[in-house]
Formats: sequence, structure tokens, C-alpha cells
Amino acid sequence: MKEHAICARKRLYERMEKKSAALLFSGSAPHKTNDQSYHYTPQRNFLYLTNLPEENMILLMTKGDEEEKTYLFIEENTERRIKWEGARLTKEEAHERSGIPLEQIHYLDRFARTFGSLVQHSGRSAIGGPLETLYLDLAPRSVKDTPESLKKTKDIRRNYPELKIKDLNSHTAYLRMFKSEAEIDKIKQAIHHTRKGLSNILANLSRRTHEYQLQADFLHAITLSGSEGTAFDTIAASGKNATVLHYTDNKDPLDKKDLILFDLGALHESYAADISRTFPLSGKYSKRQREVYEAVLRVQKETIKKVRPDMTWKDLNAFAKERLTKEAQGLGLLEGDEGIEKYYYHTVGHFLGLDVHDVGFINEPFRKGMVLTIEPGLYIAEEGIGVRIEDNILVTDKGALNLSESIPKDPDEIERIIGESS
Ligand SMILES: [Mn+2]
Repeated sequence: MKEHAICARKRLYERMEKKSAALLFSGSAPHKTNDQSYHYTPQRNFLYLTNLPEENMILLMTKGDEEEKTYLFIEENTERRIKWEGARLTKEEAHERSGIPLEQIHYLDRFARTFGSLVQHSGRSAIGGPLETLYLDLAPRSVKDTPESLKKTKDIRRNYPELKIKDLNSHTAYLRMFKSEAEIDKIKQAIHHTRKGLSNILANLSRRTHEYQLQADFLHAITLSGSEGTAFDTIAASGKNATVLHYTDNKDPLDKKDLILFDLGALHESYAADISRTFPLSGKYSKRQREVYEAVLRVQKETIKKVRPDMTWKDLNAFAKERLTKEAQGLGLLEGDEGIEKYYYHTVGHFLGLDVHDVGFINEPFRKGMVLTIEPGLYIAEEGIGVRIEDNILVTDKGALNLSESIPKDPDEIERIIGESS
């Protein structure tokens, strides 16, 4: 992954203006309560460009007329920190993992001085004149939020009002759409853990009494498999709960006559898998459940086949919606071509990577190296049936490569597996 980070920085430099700098913060875990913090989640853009999943670091990338330089600022180890929290990466370790030159890795107290000299020096500085443009990660966490990096750079903006501020995120979001081999390997590993988790769910399905128990079966197996945890809150939604797209309470008792919809994924070194499967709690799909299940499965397989370079999300969404409309007519849910929104109310997929709903541009045609989810569903609240089937797809020159092919979705196979373990 060191090579991947070096390559990612090179690609970012190609997109940056001359006499500019990019500034990124790895951030720190938010406070939870009293003396507890949340577990740290590596800042995705920072991790992408450095291969360093650590708190309280600053990355500074400068681009001059002729020269590009990357600086890293890290926390210094103290006796107390070593004893209480564990040692931080040393300069040598950070250099080893990121490929950033050792002589350009400093402790955090050097940051202000280094940055100040970059902005003010002309001629002699590394960028061949005063800095003109500063790229910051301006993606807010929500529409009402001030982006984290703007809060952190208040001083910089006050001291250097002449700097033109640009959004770094539009560039990193573009780069992150195209996965390197090393990234694809990590996504495959995340899918491998997820497959083990789903196998463990199937093995225990017939003896569990509550949704949360199956959530625990998943977590147990992915942890044993070497995953650092779930990529997002596990959805274990039985019966009518499956018609609520983001149901994560997982508190209800299980009723054998229901289906249960799982939407879940493991992480592998911060890369996500995102898989949905729908199983019969009795071990056998009822006639109606199977009709609905097979309808969704047909649409899912056909939508995957549609994926190829130059295809767009817009076309793929239109295709899935049209096919689900036809299936809903066959199921007696719709009479005409209108009204599928009652039974299908999300889009057919999204990019997948360091974020489960990964960054990227929705209007960008598919290209080799993109990783997508394909996840059509039908949700019939009045019948207590919700079915979603989701796989993770790599776009290749030849079309779709299903990375999660080995996770069972054929209804006969699912019934056989449940039957064997009950
Ligand atoms: Mn998904």
C-alpha cells in the first residue's frame, strides 16, 4: 500500500495548480463521554494519500513551478503516551509506510513555521515564489456543518487572506473512483470476511430467536476472520422491518414465517464490503416469498450484466427501474407502468471503497477499475416482505466482474445450506 499512496500523491500533483499546496488533517476520535473517546476512524482522504491510519497528523503537499514536495507532521512519543495509549509511529516508521522522505517528516510543533515560510518566502522557497492556492478538504459531514479542515485552518486564513482556497475533495473524489490493484485486493479481503460472516448466519439461522443474535453471529465470524469490524451498522431486518431501508435496531423476535434481510459488510484495513442477502427463517421460501425473491434476483443478475465501460448510473438506474416495474406487474403489485416508487425507493447501487458509499461523480461513465454495488430490491409493506440482493462489482474492459460471486444467492442453494445446518 506504500506504492499505492505514492502513486495517489503523484496523481494528485498532476491535478494541482502551480504555486499551490494541499493541506490535510488526519483528525482525531471525537469525545464520547467523561474520559471516553469514540474509536478512531481513519480520515479517508488522508489515509488514501499516506497509507497512515493514525490520529493527529498533518500532510502538506506543495507544488512549485518545477518541484513537488511532500511534508508530514506527526505527534512526538512521550513516556506517558507510550504507557497509556501505546507508542505513536516514529518518523522512521511513518517514512517506511508512506514513502514520504524522512527529512520532510517533522513533529507537529514545526508545522506553523514550515507553512509560514512557504507562504511568505519568495524566490528561495521550494515553490519558487509565494504560495497562491491552498487546497483544503471542504467536504462537510452534513449540509449544516462547517468542513472540519476550515475550522482547523482558521488561523491560516486569517494570517494569509491572499490565499485562494480551493476544494481538494473534488480531486480526491475523482481519483478514488479508480481503484488500484492493491485496493481491489483489500476489497476482496473485506468480501471474504463478509462471506464467512454470512455463512455463520446461515449455520445458526434456525436456532436463533432474535435479530440481534444473527447480527452477533456475523460480527463473531468476521472478527475471527481478521476483519477490524463492520463497515457500517449491520441491518438484520425480519418481516416488515425489511421494508425500512436503514433499519438497524435489530431488536425484534424472529417469526419463522418471515424472511430476514441482511445488509452488511466487513472492513479490511479500512476498505469496505457491502452485501445484501434475504433468507427464509423457516428454511424454505413460501410460494409468494420465492416469487418475489426470484423477481428481484432476475433484475439483479440482468443489471450486473449491463455494467460495462461507458455505461452510466443514470442508464443503469433507468434499466433497473423499468425491469422492477415489469416484475411488479407480474407479481400483481402494479397494473400500469407507473407507481414502482411504492415498492422500490432507492437507487440501484453506488461506488464502494474506503467509504461504503464511496466518493465519486455520479455522472462519470463507468471505467475499468471502478467498484460498484448492484442492489435492486422490492419492499411490499402490506405483505411484510422485503427483498434486496446486493453484490460488489468490479468494472473491467470486458464488463462486470462479480467480486462476491461466491456468496450464495440461488434460492435452492440457500434452502439446502439452511437445511444442512438445522
Ligand atoms: Mn449498498
